[in-house]
This record gives sequence, structure tokens and C-alpha cells, in this order.
Amino acid sequence: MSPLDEKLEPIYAEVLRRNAGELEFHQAVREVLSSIGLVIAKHPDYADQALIERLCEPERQIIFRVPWIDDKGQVQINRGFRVCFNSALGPYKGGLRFHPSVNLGIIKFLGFEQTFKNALTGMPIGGAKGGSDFDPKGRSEMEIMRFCQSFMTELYRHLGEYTDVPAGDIGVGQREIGYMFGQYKRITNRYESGVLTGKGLTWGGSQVRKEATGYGAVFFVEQMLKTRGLDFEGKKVVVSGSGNVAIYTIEKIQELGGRVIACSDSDGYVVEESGIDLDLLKEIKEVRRERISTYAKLRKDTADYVPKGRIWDVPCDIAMPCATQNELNGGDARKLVQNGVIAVGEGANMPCTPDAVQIFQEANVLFGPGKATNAGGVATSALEMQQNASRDSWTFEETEQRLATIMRQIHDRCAETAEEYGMPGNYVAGANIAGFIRVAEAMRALGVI
Ligand code: NDP
Ligand code: 2IT
Repeated sequence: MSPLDEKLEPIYAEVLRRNAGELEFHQAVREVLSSIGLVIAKHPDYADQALIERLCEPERQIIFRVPWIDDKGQVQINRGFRVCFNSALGPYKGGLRFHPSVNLGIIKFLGFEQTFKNALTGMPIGGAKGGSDFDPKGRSEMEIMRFCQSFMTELYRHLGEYTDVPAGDIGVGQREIGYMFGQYKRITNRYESGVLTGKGLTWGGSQVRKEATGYGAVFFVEQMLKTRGLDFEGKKVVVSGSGNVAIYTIEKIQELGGRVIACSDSDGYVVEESGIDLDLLKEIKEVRRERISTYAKLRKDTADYVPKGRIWDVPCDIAMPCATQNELNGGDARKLVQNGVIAVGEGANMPCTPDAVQIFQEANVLFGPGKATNAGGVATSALEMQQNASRDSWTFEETEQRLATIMRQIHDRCAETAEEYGMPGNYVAGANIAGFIRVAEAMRALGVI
């Protein structure tokens, strides 16, 4: 990776010192800092009053114990987190992740990314992330409910529609948001719909929120393809993961005439050359909550299952990593390039390692970074907050239309900014710079706080 600007090097060194061992956070900070050297050269005032140092330090970090009782009557202890990164643009906003790998560094990287992503949407939302090292796999419905209630029993005091508004992420979908909203409502005696997003349609949720991250990611890639006169029609696509983001990425690609031939979970991947059967995938993942190997078993005449293995070995025109951070490395990127990939869109947060990103860019592959490509989820969360505030609800068509417009605007903002700074086609630089400028201007206006 290119060296940092000399003004930014000591800031990064201090981030490393102060957040020792938090590798994902270091990675996310370094990527943003490596893009903004040119901005500081052009507008040195953006670095005044330790603005960048403040931007790299969360405004508030909450860590708490989450005790709960499992089905055997045993007391279990997990750790809960909420990192409130930046509220210059609006109330803290960002998802909650329940996964055994969760630790402070991971939540910090996600909160940092969220700050720039939310800025890019152009909506009035600050950046945050939270979650727990709780592992929902193999837990019963009642265990999940008890965990969510205990988690919210502590977190509720830090939330509010004008303070901090969580949503879902890995391991947290509408079911978990429901249990947490129920507990929040019970404790506070307030039906405060705008305190959580990703709610169900009958209790304050928005049309299209469930689909939004995946649909938005596909809209973003569609815009990138358009700059080269291309589209999804007839393209072979590989989508990693098989959770919320992956499923609705697949749905929209199919609607646009693309053929998704592979998807995965953390146990392995499935390949079906004629195209993944989305109804079956939804039934297995959303209803039965089973593994992707079940899909392969049920389609044994047409689908192959590869346990473990690298899904990026499957030749495709377009790759959309939609599972987790650093799931696509330099070796995977080289393989994709050898196999002729033309576009890569990050549905997940930071799924491509820095060397993978560099390989794509050097090979002139269209590359959409997560903080732009997957911003449709949080943007639609902001639309949910807007509907909650006005006690209104919009139709699916209207909401999807708004999402499509927002994604086009994000695309154009990134493309125009990259061009302005002399890096045409570099969506990573465009996203980092455009997001940074919006947050920096608000922070300057609000003074040293
Ligand atoms: P889900 O929990 O619905 O699905 C996650 C998927 O990724 C599952 O298939 C899971 O497999 C796989 N996965 C998770 N962790 C790992 C791991 N360590 N190694 C391999 N595979 C893994 O989550 P989402 O679909 O909501 O989130 C996916 C990604 O998208 C995350 O990076 C998230 O931060 C990002 N994102 C989500 C948004 C949203 O609105 N939900 C918005 C923007 C970004 P398994 O079941 O085996 O664990
Ligand atoms: O990473 C993300 O943008 C999310 N998990 C969604 C956040 C939100 O508040 O909708």
C-alpha cells in the first residue's frame, strides 16, 4: 500500500499505539487516511484543531456484561458493545452484530466505516456499531429471546431516536430487532418506533429495509457497469454468504437478468451452473435456518457442494462478497482476475483485503468499496426513521425508487470526487474523500467537541 502523507503518518502511529492489537480497526483507518492526503493538501484547514485525530477516536465506547440463562438453566455470560463513533451529522446509527468473533476492535472498525458510509448517503445520520460475542448458532428461540432482552436491559439507557439508533448486522435480523424493541418498549414505557430500524412491517418497519442492502449493492454495481456500457444481463455472478445481504443481492441480480451460480456459508459453498434457486435458498436460510449444505443435498443432481474451499475459484464475470471482513484475499483476487472478472462490489463491510483491492484496481476491474456499495441498508434505515417520525408509511415501489435514486447519487458522488482529485474510476478514493469532506465540514462547524 502507498505510504501515508507526512501529516497523517503520526496520526496513524497514534491510532496504532492507542488501539494496540485491533487489526481490523487499523486496516480501516489506514485505508481512509491513505485516500485523504490529497484533500489535506488542497484544504489544510480540514486538519486544523486535531480534526483527523478526533475523527479516529470514537466519541463514546460502551462495554457491558450480558448475563442470561440457557435452556438447561445454566447462567451464560457474554460481552456487549456499542461504539458511538461520530455524531456530527446526526444521531449515532449503525447495526448490531452477534457473532463469536466480535470484539472491541471489530466493532470499532465497523463504527469507523459506518461514519463515512452514512455521510455518503447524504442523510442526517452519525456513525456507530455494536454487538456481542454471543453465538446464535444452535440456540433455541427462547434462548435468543432471553439474550436479546438481557442485552437491551443494559443498552436501552444509551439509546433514543435522537441519540443512537441501532439496526441489524450479522446474526441480527428482524426476529432479534423485535425482541430488543419489545424490551426497550417495556422498560421505557414508550412506543418509540424510531429507536431501532429493521422492524417488521406491522410494528413500525419500512418496506424494502429487508431487501435494501442487497438491492442497493446491485444498483451500485449496475451504475459502475453502465460507465463501460455494460449491464447484468447474461452475466455470471458469484455471491458469497447466504444471509440477508447475499439473498437480496441474488434476488435483484436475477431480476436484472444475471445468473448467480454460487453462494456460501462459513462451512462451504455451493455451485449450480444453471443458477441458484432463490426460493429454495430462502426456505433453507430464512425459514428453516439450516446450512448451505442442505441446499446442495436437496439439489444433488444439479448442484455441487464444496466444503471449506474458496468460492472465488469459481469463474465469473462479477463477484459480490456479502459475508464478512477479509473474506477475499490477494490470492483470491488474482484468481478472479485470471478468470476475467469485470466488476467486484462489496456487499459486506471490508470483505476484500488491501492487497486484493490493489490487484483489482491495477487490473482495471470496476471495484465498489463497501462503504459506498452496501450503503443502501443504512440509507433505507434512515428512510424508516423518516417514516417513523412522520407516522407515515410508503409503498414498496416508492421506497425502492428512493433507494435506487440514493444509490445512483452515491455512485455519482464517488465517481465525481475521484475525478476531481485526479483518480478517475477509483471508487475507493472517491468514497473516502466524499465521506470525509461531509463529516469534516460538520465537525468544523460544531467546534471542538
Ligand atoms: P447474516 O447474519 O444475515 O449473514 C451472514 C452470512 O455471512 C452468513 O452466510 C454467514 O455464514 C456468513 N459469515 C458470517 N461470518 C462469517 C465468517 N467469519 N466466515 C465465513 N462466513 C461468515 O448477515 P448480513 O447478511 O446482514 O451481513 C453480511 C455482511 O454485510 C456483513 O459484513 C455486514 O456487516 C454487512 N452489511 C450488512 C447490512 C445489513 O443491513 N444487514 C448492511 C451493510 C453491510 P454462517 O451462517 O455460516 O455464519
Ligand atoms: O453495516 C451496515 O450498514 C448495517 N449493518 C446497517 C446499519 C443500519 O443502521 O441500518
